[in-house]
Amino acid sequence: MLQRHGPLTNLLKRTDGNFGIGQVPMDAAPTSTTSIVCGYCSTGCSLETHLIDGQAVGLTPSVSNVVNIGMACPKGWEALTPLAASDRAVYPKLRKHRGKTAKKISWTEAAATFCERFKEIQKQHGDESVAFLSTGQIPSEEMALLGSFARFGMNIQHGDGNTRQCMATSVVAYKESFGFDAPPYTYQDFEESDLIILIGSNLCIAHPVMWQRIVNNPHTPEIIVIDPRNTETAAAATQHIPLKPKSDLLLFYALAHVLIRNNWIDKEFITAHTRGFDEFAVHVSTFSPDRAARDTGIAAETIEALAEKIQRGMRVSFWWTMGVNQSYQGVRTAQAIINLALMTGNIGKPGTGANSITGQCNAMGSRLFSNTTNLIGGHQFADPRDRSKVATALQVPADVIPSTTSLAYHEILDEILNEKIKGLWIIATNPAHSWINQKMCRDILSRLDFLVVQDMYDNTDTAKLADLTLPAAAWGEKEGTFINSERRVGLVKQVSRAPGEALSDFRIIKLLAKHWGCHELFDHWETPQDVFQCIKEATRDQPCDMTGIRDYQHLEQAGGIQWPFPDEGPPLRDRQRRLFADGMFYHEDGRARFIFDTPQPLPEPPSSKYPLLLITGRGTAAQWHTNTRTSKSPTLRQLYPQNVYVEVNSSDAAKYKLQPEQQIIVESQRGKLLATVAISHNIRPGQVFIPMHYVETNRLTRAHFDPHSKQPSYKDCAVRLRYPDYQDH
Ligand SMILES: Nc1nc2c(c(=O)[nH]1)N[C@H]1C(S)=C(S)[C@@H](COP(=O)(O)OP(=O)(O)OC[C@H]3O[C@@H](n4cnc5c(=O)[nH]c(N)nc54)[C@H](O)[C@@H]3O)O[C@H]1N2
Ligand SMILES: Nc1nc2c(c(=O)[nH]1)N[C@H]1C(S)=C(S)[C@@H](COP(=O)(O)OP(=O)(O)OC[C@H]3O[C@@H](n4cnc5c(=O)[nH]c(N)nc54)[C@H](O)[C@@H]3O)O[C@H]1N2
Ligand code: SF4
Ligand SMILES: [Mo]
Repeated sequence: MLQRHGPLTNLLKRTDGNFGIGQVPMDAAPTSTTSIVCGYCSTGCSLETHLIDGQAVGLTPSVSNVVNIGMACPKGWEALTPLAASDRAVYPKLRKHRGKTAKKISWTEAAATFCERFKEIQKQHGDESVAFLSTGQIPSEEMALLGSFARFGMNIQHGDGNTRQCMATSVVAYKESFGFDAPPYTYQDFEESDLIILIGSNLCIAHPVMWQRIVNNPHTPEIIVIDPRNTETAAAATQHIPLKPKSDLLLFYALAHVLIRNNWIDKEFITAHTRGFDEFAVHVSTFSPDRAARDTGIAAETIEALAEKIQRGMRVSFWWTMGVNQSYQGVRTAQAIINLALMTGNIGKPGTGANSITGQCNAMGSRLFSNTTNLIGGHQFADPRDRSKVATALQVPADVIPSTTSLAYHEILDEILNEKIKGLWIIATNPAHSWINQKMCRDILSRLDFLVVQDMYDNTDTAKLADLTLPAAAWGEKEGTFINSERRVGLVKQVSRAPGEALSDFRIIKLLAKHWGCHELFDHWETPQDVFQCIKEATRDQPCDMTGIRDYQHLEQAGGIQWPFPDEGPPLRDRQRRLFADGMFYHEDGRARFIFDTPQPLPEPPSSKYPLLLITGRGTAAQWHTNTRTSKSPTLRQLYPQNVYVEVNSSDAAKYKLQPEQQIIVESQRGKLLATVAISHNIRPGQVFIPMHYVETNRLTRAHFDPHSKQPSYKDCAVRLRYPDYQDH
C-alpha cells in the first residue's frame, strides 16, 4: 500500500530556532536575513533567507507576511537544496551532431552560434521559422525581456509557454466572462467563507499553505470537494462529490437549474451587473438533476442538497484548478462555475468568488508580461493604440511591435511537423517530459534543425535533445518580481551565487541581444528593475494597473502589493484586496457575461480494448512537475515513491488479479509504461491514477485540447493494464 503523507500539517509550521531542514551549519550563525518569494507554486509564500557573507545558508517561512503567516510546505523549506545540486549546468554546451556528447564552449561561442544558426534558418525559411517556448517560472522582468527580444528584436512570430498547459483555460474564461483575465480573490477569502467548494483542486498537496488558510477559517466552514478521486483534500473535507471525470459541466448546469427553479438566485445582482442570464436560464432548464445524475454519477438528491447548501451559505466561494482547466471543455466548465457565483451574487464580497487557483510561481506574471498571446500588460497586438502605448511605456520604437499574435503551443509543434518551423528556443520548461503525448512531442522536437534549451540543469529530458544548452541561474540566484495567485506582486532577490559560468536568464538574453545586433532596443534595460519600471508603466489604466508600486523597495516594505494599485489611487491601506466590490466588471458596459455551451462526451472513452480511464496530476507535496529540482533534495526524496506507480481500485485489482507492489504494464493507444501497482480506495472502479512527475506518464496521454484556450486535456484518456511479457523488455 502507498503511504500517504496527507496535508503534511506538522511539516508546515515554523518553530522558533529552526533554520530550515538541515541547512545551517551548527558552528556558524547567519549574519543577515532577507525575505524572498518562493519559486515553486503560485501561493507565493515569503521565505526569510539567512545569509553568511551574502550567501544563503538556511531559510524559514516569514511570520509577518500576510500570505503564509509563518508556514511553508516541504518544497519551500528545501528550496535552497536544488541550487547546490552537483549536476547544475555550469557552462554552455554545443552538440555538433545529434546523439553525440555535447562539448563545453564559451559564452561568446554560444551567443555567436545561437545567432548564426537562427539567422540562417530565418534567412532560408522566413522569420516565422524560428519560435520559442517559455515559462511561468522566471521573474516578470526576464519574461518581458525575453518576449521583447524574441518578438521585437529577432522578429520571431510565434512564442508560447508552459502556462498554456496550466492556466490558458482560466485566462480565456475570465476574459470572456469578466472582460479581463482577473482572478478576483484574496487569500483571506479562504478564511471568511462559510461554504468552500473546491473543484478539481487537490489543495492539500498542490497548494498546502492555501489549505492551511482554510484550516485557519474560524467559521467552521463546510468544505466540499468535487473530484473523481478521493484525494488528500477530499478526505479532509466535509463532503466529497466523486463525479465522473469531465462531467462537471453537467453537474454545474444541473445546480444552476435547481437554483433557478427554486428562485434561489440574486435577481438584483443579476439585473444590475450581468448580461445573458435569461438565455442561460433557458439553456439550463433541460438539465434536470435526474438527467445529470445519469452522466455525473451523482444522485439527484445530492445535487439538490448541494444547491440548497449554496442557497443557505452566507459567503460561498468556488475555487478551481487543473481538474477544470485541463479539459477539452475547460473554458465552458470554468464559466459554468463563474455563472454559479454570478447568479447567487457570490462575488466581490468577503469569502466569496469564482476563483481560479494558479499553478506556477509566476504564471500570473507570464499572463501579463510574456509578450506571446498578449502584448505586454494585457494588451492586444492587433490594436494600433495598444501598440503605441506599450512602445512608449517600454521606450522602444512603435514599429518594432508586430500586429499579429502568436500561435498556441500545440500549433507551434504542428508547424514543426509541417516543416514551417525549424528552429526552437526553450526556456525554463521541460516539454519532453511534460507535454501531452510524449512520443509525438519528442519526435517533433527531433525534427528541428536547431534546438536551444536554456535551463538550470543541462541533463533534463528536453536538454538531452538540444543542440545548444545555455546554463541559467535559478530562483534565489537573481532578482525580479513574481505575481502570485491573488494578484500580489512580490520580490525575489539574489541570495546565492550561481554555479560556474551560469548566468541569469536576464544576462543571457542581454548577451544574445548584443550578438544579434539589436541590443540598442534594450540598452536602457540595464537591470531587472529598469524593466520593472517600464512594464509597470505598460499596465497604466489597465485592470492590472500597478503604476502605484514605486520600486522594489516599496514591494519589500509592503511585503508584496496586489494589483490593481494605480499611482493615483488611495494609499495602500488594506493588505488583502479583492476585485468587484462595486459589481463593475471589465466589459465596456461594466457587466459580467453568462456564457454556456452544450456539454461534450469524452473524446476517448474507455472501450473494450482500453477499459480504464487514466487521470494524471500531482502526486505529493514534495514533487514539483518534472522533478528536475525536487529530486535533488534527499529530504524531499524521502517523501515520495521513487518509481512510477499506478493507483488502482481494489475491485479492479481483484478483477485483474493484481497484488500490491506488483509490476504492471499500463498501455494506451500511444504508448506504455511499467508501473508499480498501488491498490487504493481513493480511485473509483474503472479509473486509474498516475502522477505527472514520472517521465513515463505522458507516453500515455492523448493530445487533445480545449478549442477556446488550446490547453491540453491531460486528465482523460483510455488505458488498459496487462502483465509484462518478453516484448516489454
Ligand atoms: N507539490 C506540487 N504542488 C504543485 C505543483 C506540483 O507539481 N507539485 N504544480 C503547481 C502547478 S503548475 C499547478 S497547475 C497546480 C495544480 O494543482 P491541482 O490542479 O490541484 O493538481 P492536479 O493534481 O493536477 O489536479 C487536481 C485534481 O483534479 C482532479 N480531476 C481530474 N479530472 C477531473 C474532472 O474531470 N473534474 C474534476 N472536478 N476534477 C478532476 C484530479 O483527480 C486531481 O485530484 O499545482 C501547483 N502546485
Ligand atoms: N500528464 C500531465 N502532464 C502535465 C500536467 C498534468 O497534470 N498531467 N500538468 C501540466 C502543468 S499544469 C504544468 S505547469 C506543466 C509543467 O511542466 P514543465 O514546465 O515542463 O515542468 P518543470 O519541471 O517545472 O520545468 C521547468 C524547467 O525549468 C528549469 N528551471 C527552473 N528554474 C529556472 C530558471 O530560473 N531559469 C531557467 N532557464 N530554467 C529554470 C527546471 O530545471 C525545469 O527543467 O506540466 C504539465 N504536464
Ligand atoms: S506552498 Fe508553494 S509557495 Fe509556499 S512554500 Fe510551498 S511551494 Fe513555496
Ligand atoms: Mo501548472
